[in-house]
This record gives sequence, C-alpha cells and structure tokens, in this order.
Amino acid sequence: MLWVPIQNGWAMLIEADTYFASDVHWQPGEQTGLFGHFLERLAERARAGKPTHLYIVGDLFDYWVERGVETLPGYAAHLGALAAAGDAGVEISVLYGNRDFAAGPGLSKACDAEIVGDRVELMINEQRLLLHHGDLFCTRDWRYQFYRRVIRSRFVLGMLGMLGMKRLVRLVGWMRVKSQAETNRKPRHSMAIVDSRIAAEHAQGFDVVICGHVHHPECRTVVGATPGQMLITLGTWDTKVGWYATAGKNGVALHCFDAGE
Ligand SMILES: [Mn+2]
Repeated sequence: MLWVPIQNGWAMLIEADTYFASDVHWQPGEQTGLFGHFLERLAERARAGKPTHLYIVGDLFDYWVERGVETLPGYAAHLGALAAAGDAGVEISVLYGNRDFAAGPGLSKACDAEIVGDRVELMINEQRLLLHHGDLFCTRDWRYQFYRRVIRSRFVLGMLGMLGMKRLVRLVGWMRVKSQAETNRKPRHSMAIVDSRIAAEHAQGFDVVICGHVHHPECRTVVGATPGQMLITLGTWDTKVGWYATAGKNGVALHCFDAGE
C-alpha cells in the first residue's frame, strides 16, 4: 500500500498491476481534477518500473466527437494528462461508454491509448473478468436500448459524419441536455443493472463482471451467482472522491481514491 500526497490531502493507491475506472465524465474546458491526480499516481508507479495497466470502462469523456480531435475545444489538458501517463509507461485501454462511444483512432492518436471497444475479456490470476460499460445490462430501460441501436447504426453515424464541426458540437450538446432530462424523468429502478444479465455472463464462465454506468460504487453477488462470482460497479469521479478497482494476486477489489479534506 502506498500513501501519496496530493494537492489537498492524501490519497491511497492500492498496489496492483491492473486498474479499472469509469465515468470520469470529463467536460471540455474543465480541469483534469481528481482523475488527473490518479493518473499521476499511476505514472509514478510505472516510472518505478512496476507494470501498470489502466482500463477505462467507458464515459471517460462526457461526450466525444471523433473528428477534428486536435481542434476539439477544451480537451487538450485531458488528452495531455493521458499522454503523460502513457509516456511514463502506463498502458491505457479505453472501452466505449454511452457518452463517448464515438471514440476511435483520433482519440488513440491524440493520447496514445488503445481503444478496445465494448467488451473486454481478461484472465488475471486464474479469474475470468468481463469488462463492459454496463448500459447493455440495463435491459429494463428499453427506451435507451432503442436509442442505442439507432444512434450507433451505420446510417446515423454516417449522417453525423457529414455534419460540420460546429453543428456537430451543437447537436451533441443538445443530445446531452435531452439525455439528462430523460434520466431525470425515469424511475431509478428502470435504469438499474438487471441481475439476470450478470448471471448470464457468470454462466458463460466469467467470475467477475466489472462495469460502470450506474454511478453507484458497489461490489456484490447477484442472484444465481456461485461462490467466487461477483459484480463490481465502479463509481463516478467528482472533486472529492473517485472509485477504482484493482486486480492482482489478492483478487479483484473496489477502492476509493480520496482527495482528503
Ligand atoms: Mn454511462
């Protein structure tokens, strides 16, 4: 265990080779914040010669417009923070979230991270892990599932690709407002992870499912799980607290990264 000073207090970084975080929801023009500090801590480990792999399980960015990354207003500091961690030796893999599913080669070129798509399967210390942002596990939210299929269709992505940059950014801004209004209107349970979806992944042989999306840090077993099987939902990152999971020789666990008082 390593205690390290950060700007306003102390943050604890649990020792492991593999780290998972999600739902940072970086907004353009904002500071890199607590997650920026987290990246610096990981960079320190990597510089000390320790293998360090960070998987970002979706929604790193509050929105992402793939085209014109170099000129995308307001994300330069964030891309710089990722690139600096990468230069220090931190391997960074990015999964899509429901906000930044448009991430592609532009992002990976801008910060040297690897874009790994929707679903990642890992084997760590004889445990089979499944990573997925989590939105596909919220099957009671059928309005979102419908929207997801439409927005990610080749046709719609092609249409968006034809818009000018200014219009695209304006449209995405409008979609964020709509999405927030929709989220506020829906009953909470309709947006929750459906246990039977996780149990189905366990039945496929996954011991641990790690996801984000629901913004509720929790480590639990779902109905139908057998001993050793577990669901981890990562929490979101604000100015005071962030959540991350680790996988190492002591298994998989969820931790809090705290800016202190
Ligand atoms: Mn999400």
